[in-house]
This record gives sequence, structure tokens and C-alpha cells, in this order.
Amino acid sequence: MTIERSLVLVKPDGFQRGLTGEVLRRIEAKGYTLVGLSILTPKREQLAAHYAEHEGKPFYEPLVEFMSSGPVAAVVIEGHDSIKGFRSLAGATNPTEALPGTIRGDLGRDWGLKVQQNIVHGSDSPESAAREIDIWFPGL
Ligand code: D4T
Repeated sequence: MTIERSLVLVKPDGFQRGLTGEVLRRIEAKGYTLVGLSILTPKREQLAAHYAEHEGKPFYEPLVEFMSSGPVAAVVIEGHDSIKGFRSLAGATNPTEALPGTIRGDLGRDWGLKVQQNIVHGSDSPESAAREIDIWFPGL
């Protein structure tokens, strides 16, 4: 067994809609452990580091604007295969395509905006998780 950590964000839409508890409930019900939790309104520089791979894409500016528009809950979860496991709980990036039973499929929809407001973020690889945890929870 390898204990793996993943960085989860409840994005401003999810936080504003009062869905933080529901997201955490699903993570805990699945069996993962919460090892870091923080509520903050992200600064542009922090988001630029987090979303560096998307710089220059058409949705980049709307994404940074959206993500800095209000509080988010930043969470570090832990458990065997938790990176893949949370991606599976979250569902597809586009909430219209996300399957029922997933966070985005049950609780999200496409609002026709320049960027998807899809409630949560989850790291997509061990390398991304290490990089992202260092950005949101330095020293954890
Ligand atoms: P995150 O990173 O937020 O967990 O989402 P995904 O892993 O599912 O998606 P991503 O990193 O590819 O994209 C980051 C962020 O940008 C929005 N987005 C993405 C968008 O509005 N339109 C798009 O075409 C893509 C690819 C949604 C999530």
C-alpha cells in the first residue's frame, strides 16, 4: 500500500452554494482521511502557479478571475490511490457530461460561461499533487 495525498479545492461556486460540507462528506464516506483544511480567497499569483499548465488557453483568464472571486476550501486528502479515487468522485470536467453519482454530475451544471464552474478541483497525478500541496499548504 502506498499512502497518497491529493489536493482538493472546493471552488468559489461550491463554497458559495454551501456545498463544502457535502464534498467533505463524500470524501470521508469514501474512506479518505482529511489531513489539511483551509478557507481562503486565493490571490492571482497563487492561481497562476496552480494553473501554470493552462496559461495562454482561452479559458485561462476567466478561470483565474473565477477562482479569485471568493473563498475556496483547500483540502488535502490521504489514502491509497486517493488521486484517482477523488477524480472518480468528482466526475468529468464538464458537469453536463459528468455522470450522476459524481459531485459534478449530481451538484453541477454548465452555466454557459467562459469557464466551467464545476465545484471542485482534484490533483491529476502524484507529481501535480506534490506541486499543488506545496502551493496551498507549504510544509505539510
Ligand atoms: P480541475 O483542474 O479544476 O480539477 O479540473 P480538471 O482537471 O477536470 O480540468 P482541467 O485541469 O483540464 O481544467 C482546469 C479548469 O479549467 C476549466 N476548463 C477546463 C474550462 O472551463 N474549459 C475547458 O475546456 C477546460 C479543459 C475547468 C477546470
